Amino acid sequence: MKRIQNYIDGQFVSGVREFADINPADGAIIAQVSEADKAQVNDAVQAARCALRGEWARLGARERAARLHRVADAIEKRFDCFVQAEIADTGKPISLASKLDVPRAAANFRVFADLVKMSGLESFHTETPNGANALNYAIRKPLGVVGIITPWNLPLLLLTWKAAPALACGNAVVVKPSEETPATATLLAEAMQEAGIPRGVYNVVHGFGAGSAGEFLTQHPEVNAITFTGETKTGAAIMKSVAATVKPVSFELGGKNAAIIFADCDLETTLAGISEAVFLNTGQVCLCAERVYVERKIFTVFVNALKKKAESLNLGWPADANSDLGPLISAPHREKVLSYFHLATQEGAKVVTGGGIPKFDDKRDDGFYVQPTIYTGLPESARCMKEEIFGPVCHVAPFDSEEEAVGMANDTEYGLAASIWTSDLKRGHRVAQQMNVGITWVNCWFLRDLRTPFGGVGLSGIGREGGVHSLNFYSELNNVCIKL
Ligand code: NAD
Ligand code: 6OD
Repeated sequence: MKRIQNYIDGQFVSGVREFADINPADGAIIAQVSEADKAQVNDAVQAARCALRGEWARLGARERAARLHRVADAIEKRFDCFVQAEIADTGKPISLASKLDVPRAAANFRVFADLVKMSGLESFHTETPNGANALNYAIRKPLGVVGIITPWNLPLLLLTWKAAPALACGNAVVVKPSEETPATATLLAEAMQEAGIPRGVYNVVHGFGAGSAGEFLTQHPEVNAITFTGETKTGAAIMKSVAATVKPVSFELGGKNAAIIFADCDLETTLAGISEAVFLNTGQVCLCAERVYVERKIFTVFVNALKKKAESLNLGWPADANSDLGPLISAPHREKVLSYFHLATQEGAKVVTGGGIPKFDDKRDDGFYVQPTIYTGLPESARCMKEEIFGPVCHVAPFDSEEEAVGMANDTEYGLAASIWTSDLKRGHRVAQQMNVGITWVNCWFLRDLRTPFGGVGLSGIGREGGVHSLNFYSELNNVCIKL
């Protein structure tokens, strides 16, 4: 049986206990994972602290950037290993892992390596009333030890999205990947070693949340900041946990994202885009659209076309190049998604397609697949319209005016992402600017430029990462004022 270990101070180490890593496509155990106990989490934090006093601290931004490019090279060299590990852990199709997750991991290192070399900071020539002059300039310093806690939906992409800028800024990190998807975090340690990242700079502790490695990390007094991606209620628990030591947090949390489709949209492009926005990664992307609002004139045509798309998706084996969708991540998550399917019908939804478990007559029946699902007919007040489901499901509702569409889209406590589909770019700008979210796409979805701000409002998060926003979170600014 494959074993996945912690990585502490440059060494792969076993934990005191093990837990099973399950392949969601067929329910088989693929590895045993070492769970780090409190002492090992402390070892990882101490290793990180020690690394901050060593070679890593003496490297300039240029050399750190060079090493991060080497990490990207090492990821690309192991491309197939990363893809295989990611599809086994998540069940996502190989096409998705090869086009999105693994290339993005390498890109995360390259972009933040370049950015940290290029970015400047403000300086001011200050005049005082008595005629004295002063020069103010700010310098960046690392925060120290950054705790990184990540979810299971895009494990490597989201881990590197945080680890890359944290390392670029000169921090040392302790990563706690999701217990559902531990493999690529440990594999990344091999890339770190090959790239010459000094021991203790990148550490991995495996385990769970409360009462396990996740909580041990957030509570640790010598961890200087926590960056977290995951569920909103976990974010709330982490906030409580870090309160005693007043750690800065960056939170990328859940969403209940809306798509607004106007009758003047390019129907074919919009259908392709919405099909991705609803079903990509089996709907397990925080940015996925679970609420789709369609101008009444094209409502019936659109619903029928989306139904056809949903029914044409191939729920395949992850390793099959023709698979469009994989399973959900786990049996409990499938229970949760199915409970919403049940609730939707209780709340008065009409099932357009799906709503159940597909039948394969092979080992996939032991996995955690669900049918791509579309509903109509729910009132805006229904729980299924308010709560994040995180599966391959959307509700489609008609609207008659732009104002009504904006009102419905914004009627949520979340505020992560929105998409607007129209050929009228003036309207695209106008509507986009009214969205209470962190990210609005017009005529596209999940089109990323890593220099742009990324994050959510309301229950969707705290802060922004991306580009200089990441550099600002992962560093402390020291303003120096010199009297001239
Ligand atoms: P989760 O919150 O259950 O778990 C995320 C991580 O937090 C895991 O590593 C888990 O072990 C850890 N954790 C759980 N409880 C903890 C605690 N008390 N203390 C410290 N760590 C703890 O999330 P998930 O189910 O893995 O991921 C799905 C969720 O993530 C969805 O809500 C989705 O919207 C959200 N998400 C958001 C974004 C974004 O960018 N906004 C991106 C991806 C996923
Ligand atoms: O693309 C990104 O940088 C990012 N953080 C994506 C998050 C996706 C959520 O599941």
